[in-house]
Amino acid sequence: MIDSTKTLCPYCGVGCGLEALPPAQAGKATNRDKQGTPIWQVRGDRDHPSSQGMVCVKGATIAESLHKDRLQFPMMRESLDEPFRRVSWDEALDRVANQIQTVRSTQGADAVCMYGSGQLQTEDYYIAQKLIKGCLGTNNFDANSRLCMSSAVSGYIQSFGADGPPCCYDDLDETDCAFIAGSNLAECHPILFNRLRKHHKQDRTVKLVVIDPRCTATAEVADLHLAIKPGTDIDLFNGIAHLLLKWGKVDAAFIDEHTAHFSDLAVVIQHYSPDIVAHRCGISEEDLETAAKYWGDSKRVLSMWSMGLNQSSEGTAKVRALINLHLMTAQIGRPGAGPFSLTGQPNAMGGREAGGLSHLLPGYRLVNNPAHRAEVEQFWRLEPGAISATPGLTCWEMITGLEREEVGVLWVAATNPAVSMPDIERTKAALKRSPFTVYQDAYYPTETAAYAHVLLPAAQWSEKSGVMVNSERRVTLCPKFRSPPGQARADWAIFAEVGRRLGFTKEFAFNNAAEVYREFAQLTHGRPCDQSGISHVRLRAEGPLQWPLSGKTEDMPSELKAEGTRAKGARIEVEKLQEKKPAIQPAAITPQPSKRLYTDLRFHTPDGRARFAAYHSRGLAEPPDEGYPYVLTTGRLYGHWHTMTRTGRIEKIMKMHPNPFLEIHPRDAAAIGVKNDEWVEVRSRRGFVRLPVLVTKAIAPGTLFVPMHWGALWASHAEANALTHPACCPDSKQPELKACAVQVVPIDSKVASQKSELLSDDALMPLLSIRI
Ligand SMILES: Nc1nc2c(c(=O)[nH]1)N[C@H]1C(S)=C(S)[C@@H](COP(=O)(O)OP(=O)(O)OC[C@H]3O[C@@H](n4cnc5c(=O)[nH]c(N)nc54)[C@H](O)[C@@H]3O)O[C@H]1N2
Ligand SMILES: Nc1nc2c(c(=O)[nH]1)N[C@H]1C(S)=C(S)[C@@H](COP(=O)(O)OP(=O)(O)OC[C@H]3O[C@@H](n4cnc5c(=O)[nH]c(N)nc54)[C@H](O)[C@@H]3O)O[C@H]1N2
Ligand code: SF4
Ligand SMILES: [Mo]
Repeated sequence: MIDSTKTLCPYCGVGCGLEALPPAQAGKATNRDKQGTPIWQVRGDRDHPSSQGMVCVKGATIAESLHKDRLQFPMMRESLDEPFRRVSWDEALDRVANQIQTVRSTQGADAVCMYGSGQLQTEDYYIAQKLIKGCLGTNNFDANSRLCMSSAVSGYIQSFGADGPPCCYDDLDETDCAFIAGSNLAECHPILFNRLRKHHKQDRTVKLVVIDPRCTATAEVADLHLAIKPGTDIDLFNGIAHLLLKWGKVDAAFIDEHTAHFSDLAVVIQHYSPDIVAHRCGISEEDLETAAKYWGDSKRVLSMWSMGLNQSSEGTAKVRALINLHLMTAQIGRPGAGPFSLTGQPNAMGGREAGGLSHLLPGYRLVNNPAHRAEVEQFWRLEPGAISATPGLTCWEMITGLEREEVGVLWVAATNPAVSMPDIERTKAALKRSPFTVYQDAYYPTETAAYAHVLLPAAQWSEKSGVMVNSERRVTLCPKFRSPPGQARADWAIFAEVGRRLGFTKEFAFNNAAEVYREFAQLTHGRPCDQSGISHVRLRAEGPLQWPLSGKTEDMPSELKAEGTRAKGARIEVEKLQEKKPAIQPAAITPQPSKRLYTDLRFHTPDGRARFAAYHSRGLAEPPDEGYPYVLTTGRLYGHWHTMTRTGRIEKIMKMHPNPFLEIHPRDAAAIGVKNDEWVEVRSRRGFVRLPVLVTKAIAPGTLFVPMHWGALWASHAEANALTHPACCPDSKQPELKACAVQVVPIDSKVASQKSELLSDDALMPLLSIRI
């Protein structure tokens, strides 16, 4: 029998089930990589309900990255111009705890900031919230979801009264009409794309509409591709709403019984006649009408969106303008229908549930809601008022806080901001000024390590146990099946240990991740994201489970005692844990177990009605002008994952996408005077990149595209974020990473020295040198 482990792919939010097999199996040769290192084999888990055995190239090659260039030991230095020296965990953790203590007493708790990511597991997120928001009393925990899902979160909260995608993946097989807006499903959520595509091919009456300024691999298979000008989504959605109303394709009974504020929308959409909308969006009136007709004539409309809507200075308004269409036509709470935000990262969903943004608290609670704060304080057995009433800093506000010298400790975990934040030169300059930065990552080097005073080695997926939650609210246990390299530790265990060193011994008396999840799950009891019926034991026994799944706060099974890391000096008896019954009041809503939300058409607002939003379009924060005549957009490629910490170390993927490039329309290339593979310098008001051009009709004239993946370690002057700006949505505070104004000039290819393998960048490497 093969001793395999069932787990989840740790890349994208599709959350495909994986099965990992050890390098050596009875009767077979040991599986090794090209360098001869034994590596685990990974294949799709046929039993996983979300993916049914399918995986894409990223999931299939994950094992090849796990052992390469890992950060193995804690490292420290006094200042950024010194080399790192290896230190013990005790020394590193004491330094972190002392620095937090000093900054708290001199500058106050709000000078302490933590920046995490959707690649942390729920247990990591939960312990970080308890430490930062509960024990330290500052809400300065933000995650890279601010750059990713924040607009979807605020859109859902404002329209439905709570966060949480209402749909499930079965809807992809059951819809009559799929609207994919600002999402390159084929490259970024490939297994969902395959599923939808299969349905689309089998039933030719099913319509597929793609709204994207680029003709992506997703748009290529659409029945209708609306290549709108970047930033004109609200015009388009209001234009469709205008036509649906004009044609009487609205569900008046649904609007009347289950929604509020329709009349406000009706006033606004009067201004969006087809001629105006077609002109603003840069599409034909005919295509606009076809889109509205598909929507109006279909019984089951499913919309799916991701960064093309979220990463915008009007991200929340874009999301809500799309949700409006569902509310007008009662396309929600039924199979094959609903507004489905596709999550980017493997556990951005779990992060939202655990309260992992600076305005949130665990269990879909809000910092600015006094009742929510009181519930969490009671549950954590803190003094009333211990949780601050002020929302914390967003990740970009942490950068500007560094500029103003208001940040005393910056603790970054599982994200690489020196590549992924907007306006990267400004970000780097601020990071350079940080008095004390802790960087907790699995790999070394990474670009952000250059700005750290302390490096903490994190155990990653496969080396620690914890849960991740995918876009369809499905919770999967990712068990530990390999040992972490060197002295790397689980993120939650590192946060808990610092908590104990700060004197919060009983708050962090966890023996293992199962206990952490159990406490978190109890705190969701009675909340919209109720997972109090889920535990590690149950996930192990029954496989992945979807929330809401309410349960009584059961006693801890004895088998949990044995598992995982043991809290040093803080071991407490299981009996004592059981005594600490949570003092939590179930909220008014008792969620029903269901694979879809809102099937009863009651929303989480006080009156149970969903809210229409009446927004006019405002357009781009930095529109093109004479000096900077092109709109640059940024995004992803099929094989690479974000800042390439893993995929840059996988040969097959590097062969697939060896170099960064600039996509440009033939008309623009001719105007600039460049041919395919020739080099250009792209300049914005903030910085420049040097890239070879890929001349293609897949992009609209006037729009350019750069992949976001290449940071300073992987190519020189190719960072998309050298060009982007931090202007953000006023509600979600999500920056407009999808559009900025640029100019393009041809350059001699000799000027542009570029390598595809890890660079020994002259400026970066001294900062990264290590003394062991
Ligand atoms: N291969 C791969 N897959 C990934 C990731 C990865 O790094 N690599 N990352 C994961 C993560 S964290 C995320 S957030 C998702 C992102 O998934 P997606 O959002 O699908 O990916 P992006 O390429 O960032 O952007 C999607 C599309 O938005 C379009 N767009 C730009 N501006 C506009 C606009 O104004 N309106 C509209 N309608 N569209 C616009 C772009 O042309 C682009 O094709 O992918 C996840 N999956
Ligand atoms: N221009 C532009 N910029 C963008 C975007 C865009 O579309 N355009 N997209 C934005 C979006 S949506 C996102 S999500 C961000 C992504 O940006 P980042 O979060 O910066 O990207 P990653 O490369 O995924 O970084 C994750 C880091 O976590 C480490 N890691 C992996 N597992 C673990 C673990 O278990 N523990 C710890 N401690 N570390 C771990 C990895 O080694 C890696 O360094 O980029 C944003 N920036
Ligand atoms: S689609 Fe996403 S979750 Fe599935 S294998 Fe690919 S990267 Fe992993
Ligand atoms: Mo993301």
